[in-house]
Amino acid sequence: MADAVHLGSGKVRELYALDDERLLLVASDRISTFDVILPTEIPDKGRVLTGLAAFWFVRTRAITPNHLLAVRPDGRSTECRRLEMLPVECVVRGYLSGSGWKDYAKTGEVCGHRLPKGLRESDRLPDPIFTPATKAQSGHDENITGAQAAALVGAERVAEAERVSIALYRFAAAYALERGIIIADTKFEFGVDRAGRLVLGDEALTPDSSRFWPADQYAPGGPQPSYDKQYVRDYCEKIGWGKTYPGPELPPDVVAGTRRRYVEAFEQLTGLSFDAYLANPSVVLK
Ligand code: Q0Z
Repeated sequence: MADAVHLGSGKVRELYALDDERLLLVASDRISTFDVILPTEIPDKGRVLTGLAAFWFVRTRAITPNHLLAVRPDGRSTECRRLEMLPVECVVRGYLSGSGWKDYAKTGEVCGHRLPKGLRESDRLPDPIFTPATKAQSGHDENITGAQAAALVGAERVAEAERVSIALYRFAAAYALERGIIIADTKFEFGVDRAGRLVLGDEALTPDSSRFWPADQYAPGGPQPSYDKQYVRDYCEKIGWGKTYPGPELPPDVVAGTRRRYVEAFEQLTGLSFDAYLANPSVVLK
């Protein structure tokens, strides 16, 4: 096999070309908070995210085809089909949080969706809403309207991506809630294959591409604790870090607590032991 050619770096992932049709996505153990990558890694975080995404890809195949070809024995690398990615991030929100809450508080709307009056921060929405976004110059995602999304990829393609995104979110949110995790919102990235079919790509339904909240602590009316990153955020607040580069080193107890939360999310959602995944990552594909 020819050597993989490095195509690009995300904040916490690397992307390589294996050949004309296949890519390799490698999830590192890096962690970001308040948009800054911290100097301390969380051991196995990349394996948790890779295993979880693969678990969901297998279980959502009846809803939509996806790019997954294989998970490598290292547990952090995914071989995937090379797609023509759409320049639109397909965000679905089931709860009012983040920029959705900010927009609602200002205007009563989120990305053109008129919402009921009187909703509080973190309230569940009557129905999940599709709130597309684009990567702005700043590197931050910028919410756009359905009309703007249609201008970017075509009205039919947006309608298809919206329908599939909502179906994926409903399926995964219901599944996760039964296992004690609220998926407040999530971001899907789709591509188009050579046959022109819409295909789910990237990493889906992980704590890095979604807001996971512990269901047993859910209390709308304010922000919710993060299932995975709360120890990191609490530590950053405690030491008074200004939330600009560079980020602080994390002490061992914060690293261990955070790793435990990632592993716990994996085990709660998959019903598999994380040790079994480490021994043989293909357990998530069955
Ligand atoms: C994903 C990204 C990463 C940097 C391109 N199946 C696919 N086909 C074509 N392109 C992509 C995929 Cl997943 C693709 N990204 C996001 C991932 C590092 C950027 F690991 N960019």
